[in-house]
Amino acid sequence: MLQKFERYPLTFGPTPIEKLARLSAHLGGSIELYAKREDCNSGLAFGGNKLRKLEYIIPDAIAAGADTLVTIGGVQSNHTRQVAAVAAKIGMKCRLVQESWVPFQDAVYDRVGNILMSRVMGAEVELVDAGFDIGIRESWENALEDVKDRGGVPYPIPAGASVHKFGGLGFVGFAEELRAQEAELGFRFDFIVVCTVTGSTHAGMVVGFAKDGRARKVIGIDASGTPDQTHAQVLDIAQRTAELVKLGKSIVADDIVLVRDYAYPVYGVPSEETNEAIRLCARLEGMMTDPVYEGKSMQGMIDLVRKEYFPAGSKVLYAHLGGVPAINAYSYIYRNG
Ligand code: 5PA
Repeated sequence: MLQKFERYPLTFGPTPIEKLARLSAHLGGSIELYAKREDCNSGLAFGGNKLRKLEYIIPDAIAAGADTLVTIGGVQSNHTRQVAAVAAKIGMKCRLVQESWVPFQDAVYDRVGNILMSRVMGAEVELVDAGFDIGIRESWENALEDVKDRGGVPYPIPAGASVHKFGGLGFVGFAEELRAQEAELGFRFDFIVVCTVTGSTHAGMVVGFAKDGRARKVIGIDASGTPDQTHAQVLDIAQRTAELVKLGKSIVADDIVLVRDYAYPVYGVPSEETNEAIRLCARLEGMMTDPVYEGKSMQGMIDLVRKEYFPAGSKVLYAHLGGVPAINAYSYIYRNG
């Protein structure tokens, strides 16, 4: 589906799939849980889901003659850290707008984890006092203008690299990669669990798995806390990506399965149940998840198993999208483990 698109390699190659045997057994053993480790996908500053997307965006930035990647996220954005790493790797400058998306103030919230690494990698970091919104932001547009005013050639990458014309392609590639891995494993996954916020990870998967009839087997766990907007954005990206790759099938609203029950209390703040899921997975599997994204999708997957949402015997694949560096910014919560 992706042959005609240029790809700039930023990842190690196909990501490993690992069985979560102890977590599966702990939850009763009737569902087999696996993880596909997108969190281990690259040597670029701890990797994560944005690198698959950026592999299809960077050729366009180079072709445009840009010298500065400009993007946006929250203070502990994983996306901005990955863009900073890519800019360093390809020899471009990086301008990051980091908004106050999360009403959470650990003493070192704006000094550790993702933002620390972005600064060390040489990105110009601008802190902006504005709340959470996955849409196009004035602060980002101002940053683009500012780079131009200083004589630079900015390349705009929207939040989460999502509403970019090529933003959905990377996770179409995830589906194609998984099909090849399934052929080797000798079985197919019945469900894929993914954390959804700005939408192109989920949207790309929906398009990729629509090819073999599994679009609705992609279970998005909303972590945005604004699920109507996120659902609409996933649908829009999926429809545009389907056209781009010439899927030959249309994507409709019901193809986007978005579970809304686990984003509480708000984006970026973990509930006690999210923290319990983070601890459970860490203690049974040694697999770390973060309080903003993957902890919420882990909580969702565990809860859905307990509620018997997945028929007995199902093989469920958890897409681990990265994000662990942000846990450092929540040190007070985990001070005793
Ligand atoms: C993010 C996003 P989408 O934004 O593609 O829906 O992916 C959600 C997601 N897991 C899931 C992790 C670890 C993520 O980092 N992060 C954003 C960021 O700024 O880091 C785009 C919000």
